[in-house]
Amino acid sequence: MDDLKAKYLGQIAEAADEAAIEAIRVAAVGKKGEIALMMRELGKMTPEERQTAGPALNALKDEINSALAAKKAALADAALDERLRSEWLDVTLPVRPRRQGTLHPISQASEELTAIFAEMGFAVAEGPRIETDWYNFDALNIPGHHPARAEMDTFYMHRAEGDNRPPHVLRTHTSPVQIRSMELQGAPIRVICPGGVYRADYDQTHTPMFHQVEGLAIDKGISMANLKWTLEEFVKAFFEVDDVELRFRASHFPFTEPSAEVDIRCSWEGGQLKIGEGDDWMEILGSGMVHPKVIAAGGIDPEVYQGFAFGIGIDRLAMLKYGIPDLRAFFDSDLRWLRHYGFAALDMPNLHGGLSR
Ligand code: 2NL
Repeated sequence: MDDLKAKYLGQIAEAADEAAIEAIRVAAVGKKGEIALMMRELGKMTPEERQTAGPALNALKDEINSALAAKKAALADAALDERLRSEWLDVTLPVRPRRQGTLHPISQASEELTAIFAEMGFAVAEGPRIETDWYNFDALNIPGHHPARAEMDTFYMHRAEGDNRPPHVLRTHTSPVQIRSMELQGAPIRVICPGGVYRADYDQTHTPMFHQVEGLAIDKGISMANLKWTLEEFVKAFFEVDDVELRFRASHFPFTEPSAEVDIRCSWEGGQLKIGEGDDWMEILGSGMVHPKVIAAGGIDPEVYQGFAFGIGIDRLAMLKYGIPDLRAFFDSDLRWLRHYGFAALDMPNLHGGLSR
């Protein structure tokens, strides 16, 4: 019986996992295990032999059972220790700095100017970038022979042979959105139409895709005085100056009559632009009274209603406001470029009290 005890306690000590423990339990103290077999032998013994062998077998059985239980607990402890070691996390480590995305300066300028015009009662309208030549040209009184319509300036969509739809172009301005707004809403109407436009032009100061905001106000008795006030309010709010002088220069656009290009008073001292003071003038937009033919093209009676309209390049507005000297910065996907030019919105405070980098 001492051999038996040594054998099983030795096996238990060696057992590496729960399966091994279970195998030992079945072999030693299971229903058909070695101790059960020996219990069956008790019947063949004399009463005296039985009196010592019986309790001894029971004691051995108890001892093996508690050794099994102790080993099982020890294995479970070891497994937990191992898990704690391998899954340990230092929750006191500082977070890794993360670079955050920010609004593109053109988007930011768009949002700012939209908010300014919204305060003056202008709704925002958007429309397709692929337009028919009617919405992009004819409705705007731009005749077929007009230079803006020449293939060199306008991107025409490819047309398969036998396609009888009207020619489609990438819109060259957002005016078609205003024609669509007039058709949908009628008069009176006040809308601005910001968005991307396309012209086949690429050099230091032109990119084939750029951004424009056009504005349109149509009502009874609208005059150039309304246009001038609206633009003055816009320029003051956008450039954050108390006062600004605008200069209207006679010009020509097919869709307005009369037409005016608008300059703002400014100074360039030591390469620093100041708006609203100085002896220089800087052109910022084109405008005029909407041509009666264009009002009619929008489905509104030009005998009853008149209106003003204007068009501004958003890319250049953003460059002027944020001091970005080169158009190419807008098309460089690495925002550190823009930060280099001090575009402040890129240095936004983050939740951890620092600046995004
Ligand atoms: C420019 C010129 C301008 C307009 C755009 C317009 C739109 C309609 C009717 C009449 Cl639906 N006019 N838009 C008017 C004058 C000038 O833009 O040089 N922009 C940078």
